[in-house]
Amino acid sequence: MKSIAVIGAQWGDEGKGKIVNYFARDYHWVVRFSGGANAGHTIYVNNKKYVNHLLPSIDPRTESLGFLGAGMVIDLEQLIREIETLEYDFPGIGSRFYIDPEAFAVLPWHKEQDRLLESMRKKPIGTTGKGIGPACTDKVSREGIKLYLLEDEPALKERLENMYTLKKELFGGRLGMNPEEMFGYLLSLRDKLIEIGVNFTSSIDLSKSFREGSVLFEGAQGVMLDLDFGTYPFVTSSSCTVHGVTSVGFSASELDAVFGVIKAYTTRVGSGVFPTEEDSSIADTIRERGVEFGATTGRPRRIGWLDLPAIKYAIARSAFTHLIITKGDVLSGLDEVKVCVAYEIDGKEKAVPSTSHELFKARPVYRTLKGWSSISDRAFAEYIQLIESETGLQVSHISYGPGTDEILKRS
Ligand code: 2SA
Ligand code: MG
Repeated sequence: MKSIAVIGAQWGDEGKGKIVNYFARDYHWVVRFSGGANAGHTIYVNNKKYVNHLLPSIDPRTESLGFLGAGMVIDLEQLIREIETLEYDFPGIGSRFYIDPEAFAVLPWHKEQDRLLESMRKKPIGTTGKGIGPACTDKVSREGIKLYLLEDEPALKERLENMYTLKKELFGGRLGMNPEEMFGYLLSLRDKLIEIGVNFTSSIDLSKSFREGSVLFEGAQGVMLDLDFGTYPFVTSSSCTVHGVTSVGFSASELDAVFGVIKAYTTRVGSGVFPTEEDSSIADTIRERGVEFGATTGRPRRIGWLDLPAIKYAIARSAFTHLIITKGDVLSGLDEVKVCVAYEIDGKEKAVPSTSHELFKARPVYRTLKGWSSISDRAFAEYIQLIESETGLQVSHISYGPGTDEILKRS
């Protein structure tokens, strides 16, 4: 398949990094098209663990290239840190990354603003503190700093001053650096990126290479955290569905497959509705066994049962063609597992919520299934069958451990 996308079908942390890593060796381009350093994609190369927040999860041992698309908000300091970590083991890898100059920068002001806003909110969102919301807000309100400004110093200077004038009105002196300092800070990061060999190239100029080669689109977070269709306002500020590929000049209908990644249970980090959340000791067992702690912030993730209505909603919002299931092994040894097969909303049963708002009113209707002692048991096969018959999609791959090769392709 020449072009595919790997998208989270729940609230993020479905194991996308591992799945992308599995596919990546066969793709010329690995493309991030949304989000920023709030993502945490864990990959293993030669048994060593790397956590990518901004970098596309290319396989460093191949010739493949990474692209950071215009839909991203990019913290340049973090980007340099990640490239330097990889450079240590794979010298010269920096020149295999391309960034669209139309993407926006996340500035230290945004990170400060993120923390301040969270502390002022009556009901905090539980953001990652990476400045994503404020950077996207500035983008939408037309104050943002596009990366092409790094090559136009007078324009950059002016834009920073304009931005700061507004920010100072709103936040006083609480955001740290003044515009002069921010200007110097950005130029030194730009010079460092150039030194590392990173390329600033627009998706227009790469269109031919994308289409003649092969492209793997790497989603960030999950559909239920999508700005438009997730459980608003407890969402991130960018597109988490496949449709975000438009920011790279692709249409979802051009793709040969869209893989929705689901975990065998559900997790969520941060605040917001979570219909199948468990607070019993089973949740603690699953959290420990599944190492369910945020890859970016280390926060313990909330745990719940598989939620089929939410997955069906994600399928409708993100046009998946296949599902991939991860971490079925984490549930091994439980006597019983529960699966939410419908929601009760205002006294009526519903198989798929029509709006994200309905999740806030939903009471899960569970079916209890026999547990499995290993994923080769019949009971696990029945679990998969239930998912396939309820969603109408094939589960094309089963991941059964953190290693890139611990994945079973089903025919
Ligand atoms: P933000 O920082 O503005 O994007 O936060 C808004 C909400 O989106 C959630 N969010 C995430 N949820 C799961 N995984 C994410 N990535 C990291 C990881 C998170 C971490 O891989 O574990 O380490 O904590 C991610 N990024 C954003 C966030 O929790 C808010 O609910
Ligand atoms: Mg994650």
